[in-house]
Amino acid sequence: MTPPAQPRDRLRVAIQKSGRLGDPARELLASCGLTWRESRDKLFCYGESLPVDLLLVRDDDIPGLIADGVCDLGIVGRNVIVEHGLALEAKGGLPLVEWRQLGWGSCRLDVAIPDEQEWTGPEQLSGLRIATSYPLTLGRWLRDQDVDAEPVLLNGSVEIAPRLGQADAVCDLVSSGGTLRANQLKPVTTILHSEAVIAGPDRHLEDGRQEIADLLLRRLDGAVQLKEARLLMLRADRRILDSVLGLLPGGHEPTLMAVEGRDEVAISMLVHGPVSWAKLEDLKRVGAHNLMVLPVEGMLA
Ligand code: PRT
Ligand code: ZN
Repeated sequence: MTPPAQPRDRLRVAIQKSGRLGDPARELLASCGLTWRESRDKLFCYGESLPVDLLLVRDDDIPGLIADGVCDLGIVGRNVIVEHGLALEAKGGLPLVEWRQLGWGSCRLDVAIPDEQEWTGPEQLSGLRIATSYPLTLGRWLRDQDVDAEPVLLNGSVEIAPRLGQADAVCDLVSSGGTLRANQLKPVTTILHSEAVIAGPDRHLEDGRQEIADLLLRRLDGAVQLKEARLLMLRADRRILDSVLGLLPGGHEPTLMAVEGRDEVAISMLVHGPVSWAKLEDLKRVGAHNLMVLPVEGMLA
């Protein structure tokens, strides 16, 4: 008889060990107040400030680790999650879902053809070989377009495949477009817009791990808002209060406090995004004073 699985009461998050998403993922988690002790082989980080451990892996392994329950959540590109989801679906498994979109690591999965060719539309790809590391995502798109083309799986250097005669077109991730240009290819259509996401199973976690995940996600939402947040502070005589309030930038409701011994009000207000000099000058012009814009270091709604 197999012994019952040990309850796991620490959250395990998979992130990329190196590569484009590794550092920003760590920075994001650090901005949520997480601190770690790293294992000697640098593959595991034991969470000290919260029961949240990190597993440092290749990005392609992240969906499988979550699907197998080895990790609870992962920070990975949507492109990886979608491709893995299609593989799982084909086997009757449940695809992972995006618990959060992170707004960085953005790129597109584009079809590109040699520079010298005209682009007339997807039907032009009929009968062609298209080199890609995302054969299932490409295959789904081709089916949606009702185009019969052959995805050719390559796990690296996709962009040189046409020159080597391995393919007629490519389907690859693009951010600046420089790699395609350097290989005399031009993007002709986008089949997926990607960014870094927090991926997880489409269900609640067990053994108290959902509570830890909720706490982490709350902090994360706060951290994302914090990046943009500013506190605007000023003072105004009561007689000009209406004009000052009318000029305040959009954001949260301002807090008004009476100033002891004066016919004045101190106003503070959380603003999303920078407050321009022009806005401060407008407020000053109608009589506001002691204007200050401060960065926000922590926030809980
Ligand atoms: O070692 P490991 O397997 O973990 O890393 P990896 O080499 O597979 O992935 P990595 O670090 O290159 O990318 C991780 C994730 O970053 C991807 O899955 C995407 O979600 C995201 N991302 C964002 C990109 C790019 N932008 C990107 N430009 N991933 C790859 N590229 C490559 C692209 O494949 C092409 O070779 O960069 C080249 C194109 O870039 P431009 O700027 O010339 O258009
Ligand atoms: Zn990879």
